Amino acid sequence: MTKSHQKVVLVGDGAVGSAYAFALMQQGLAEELVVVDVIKERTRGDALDLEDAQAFTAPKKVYSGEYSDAKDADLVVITAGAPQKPGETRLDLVDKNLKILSSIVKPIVDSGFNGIFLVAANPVDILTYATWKFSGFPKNRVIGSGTSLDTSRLRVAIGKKLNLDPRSIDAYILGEHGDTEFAAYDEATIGSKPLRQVAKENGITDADLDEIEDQTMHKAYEIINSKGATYYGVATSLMRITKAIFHDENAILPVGAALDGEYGLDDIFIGTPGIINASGLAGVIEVPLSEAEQAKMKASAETLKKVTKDGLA
Ligand code: 6V0
Repeated sequence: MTKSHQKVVLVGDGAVGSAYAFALMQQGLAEELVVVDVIKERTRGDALDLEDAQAFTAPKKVYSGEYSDAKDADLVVITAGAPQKPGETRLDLVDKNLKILSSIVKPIVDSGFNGIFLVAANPVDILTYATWKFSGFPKNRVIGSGTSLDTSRLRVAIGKKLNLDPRSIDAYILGEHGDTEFAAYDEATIGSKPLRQVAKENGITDADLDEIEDQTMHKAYEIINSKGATYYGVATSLMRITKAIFHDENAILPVGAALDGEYGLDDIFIGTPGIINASGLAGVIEVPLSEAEQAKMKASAETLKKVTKDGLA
């Protein structure tokens, strides 16, 4: 059963946050949207601007608010934090954004919030893990955007190459949302056919697939270098996860999920397919990785574990 009145508190009304808010309005998701940011003038203006979409979408209560508004919220989405500057990696943001995150999660939990956290601020796998630690919430109620955007980028790139709808491509980017992520090509399929076979039949070599993986991994840098930030893609990923929660879909989506022995890993949040419903993360789908991919997953996890060990000790 889905609730009749669903409430989102969005923390961080920058490029990603405001694009997410707009996506929620367009999709008619959530009856109440509270926008929180340290820059109050911006949230006030954005709420006024966003409410103008109602007459042509669906009625929604949209306002600039406070952490205390999370008390009866169903979902808190965290997009607050410094973004990458040209030349910076996501992991370079860890110290700055952990400080910001701890100043957000505590007052939200103190408000009595008892819903689901959805985290997108970078480095997202570390900040999702930290949200879980700072909140003391059960792991299923803390979800990261993980490799959601990256998976979308991969599907779009393969779709272009094969002239197919990206939604028909069952391929995932797994691991860290960052420089150690990888395309799990060995298990990827298109219409039940192995992706590598479909690629070969279409004259696409393994080297071409490696190039697509590389371009996918570096697309954020390309966008940041040209327009300063990336936001439409991630905002849509967040909207899709929100929809799966609010419609209790049991959808399998790429997310940043807590692992409990899957891939031989635990005490970590990392990009993997997960089952998303009204309870949050209802399960992790452990992709049966080839040996080479298992090694990549392990290396990616080690990179993240080193940061959580140093940064959250
Ligand atoms: P932005 O446009 O600078 O917006 C960040 C917002 O956070 C600003 O409005 C700040 O005022 C606000 N903020 C800062 N501190 C606080 C605080 N303590 N409380 C409330 N609000 C605060 O950045 P942008 O929107 O481009 O990026 C936001 C975050 O998303 C960054 O960490 C990005 O790296 C990350 N991204 C994550 C992606 C993903 O796939 N997970 C993709 C793109 C960006």
